[in-house]
Amino acid sequence: MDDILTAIRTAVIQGNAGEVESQVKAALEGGMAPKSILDHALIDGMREVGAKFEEGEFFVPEMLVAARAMKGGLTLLRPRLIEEAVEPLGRVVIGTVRGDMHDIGKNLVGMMMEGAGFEVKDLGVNVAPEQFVDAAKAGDVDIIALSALLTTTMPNMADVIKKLDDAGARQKVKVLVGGAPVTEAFAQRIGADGFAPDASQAATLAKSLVA
Ligand code: B1M
Repeated sequence: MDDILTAIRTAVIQGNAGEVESQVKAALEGGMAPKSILDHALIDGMREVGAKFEEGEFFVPEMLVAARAMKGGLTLLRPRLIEEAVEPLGRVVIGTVRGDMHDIGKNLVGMMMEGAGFEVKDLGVNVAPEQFVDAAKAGDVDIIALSALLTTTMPNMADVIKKLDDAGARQKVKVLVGGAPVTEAFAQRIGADGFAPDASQAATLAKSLVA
């Protein structure tokens, strides 16, 4: 049984979507617990991908193919995880802030968070602050994750936090910010709960924020 978990984990790291899919199917047919496949193969594989990215061994393309391979496996597991009521690590609502159409980094962050065990709702790009506020007010959200790639749209992150505050929803959620022009100092200045410079560290930080 461990062999199949190793095979899935390796296929995730290699970004081999076909292999992930066939091995996950085989594992399920063999009676393996979906939670075990999730924790010990998919999430563990993505953790290794994140480590390789942080060490400079992997770059964005390798991360993207690995994340897509992992997502394929997750799609097969999802109905079974729901059936067995396996709780996600937490719930994240992610989006690129108003005025900003860049989504490659945001998608990667979402995928890494999913890979870390979070349930991720992606609001897309050019997201109005009110949409984040509505998501926070609706409840069942632990983290609001904001991405910005333009210096001109960075202030819209502060706007989201202010509107969360105005709506009395700021205390309900943690706000995590990132994107190429965003810095730790900026994050602190606008009152965010955290900043991460890349997708892998965003997933690690998200885990510590809900711990
Ligand atoms: Co745009 N663009 N762009 N662009 N674009 C930049 C960002 C720019 C730096 C290029 C440049 O001038 N050198 C510049 C911004 C300058 C500035 O503000 N200082 C710029 C500009 C000016 C523009 C336009 C205004 C150009 C124009 O029309 N005159 C326009 C704006 C459109 C708009 O948004 N309203 C525009 C348009 C576009 C395209 C549509 C053509 C395309 C976007 C396609 C898409 O996303 N679907 C595009 C692209 C591709 C880029 C560059 C070349 C690449 C961005 C990217 O995807 N990087 C970019 C130049 C560059 O960065 N070298 C540029 C790869 C991605 C994996 O990295 O997004 O940084 P990144 O994400 C990283 C981290 O930042 C972090 O993790 C990710 C992965 O590790 N991260 C987070 C991201 N979000 C996070 C959230 C977190 C935590 C970490 O927590 C929640």
